[in-house]
Amino acid sequence: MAWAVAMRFHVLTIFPGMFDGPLSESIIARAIERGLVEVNLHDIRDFAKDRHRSVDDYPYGGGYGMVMKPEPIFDAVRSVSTEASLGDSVPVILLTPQGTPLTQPIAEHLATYEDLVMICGRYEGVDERVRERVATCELSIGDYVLSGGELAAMIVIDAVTRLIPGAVGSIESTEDDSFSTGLLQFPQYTRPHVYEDCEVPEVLLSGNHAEIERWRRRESLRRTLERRPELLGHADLTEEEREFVEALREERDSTN
Ligand code: 9WO
Repeated sequence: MAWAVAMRFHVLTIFPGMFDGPLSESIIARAIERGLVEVNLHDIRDFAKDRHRSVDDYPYGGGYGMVMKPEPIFDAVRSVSTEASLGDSVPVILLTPQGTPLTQPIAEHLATYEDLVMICGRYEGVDERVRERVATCELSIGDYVLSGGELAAMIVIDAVTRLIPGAVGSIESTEDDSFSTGLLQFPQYTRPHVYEDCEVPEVLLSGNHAEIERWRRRESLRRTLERRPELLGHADLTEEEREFVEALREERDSTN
């Protein structure tokens, strides 16, 4: 049986050099070193047809800016598919502000694939036929415009890589993160016990792990209610926790 990496990212971009920094540091670098993930960068310009290696052209209908041509992107995806002998079930993700917003459950779903193809657009857009015929889904990392899809692709690589078993120190450390519980993270403290008059909550020094767990869970709920109340609708809460949130709401509503 041939040994294979857990996951391979295939990234199509005209700026492969942008990925050097993020791929050479910290968790992603270590996952690559350990053979858990592979990031294969493909320069879309290598698939251009003309001697100027053009990957963009004027928009039909006129208007400002340039649009990425379809042929180099179609050919780049085809070359990745044959080179990596990928089946039809491999996601081909286009990173755009028009895509489905990336969430932790989506990152978890993406982590179940062995191969992911990502297309990074540039200029004012990508020819619509890439969306229709090549991309199987479109992902957005947030409601803002970037200069291109590369930084968004790096964020997908980061969010997915840390879910691969062995990439982060231990499974437990990803389970406590913001969003893995559907809630915002509880406050964290380290030494010293007192810093500039500001003390670490006593419960954390108590050694009572059940009390600490309860405190953390409640702080997560408090913070989520204050900052991102819409997340509470999806979170999986016990009856006691629902009552706690209700009490916080009433307290807030009566003091305002
Ligand atoms: C440019 C533009 C100009 C005027 C009005 C709307 C506009 N949209 C865009 C645009 O989407 N440009 C894109 C630049 C073309 C494709 C790659 N680019 C990109 C991807 N910018 N931002 C992203 C992105 C990707 C994922 N999540 C958030 C943003």
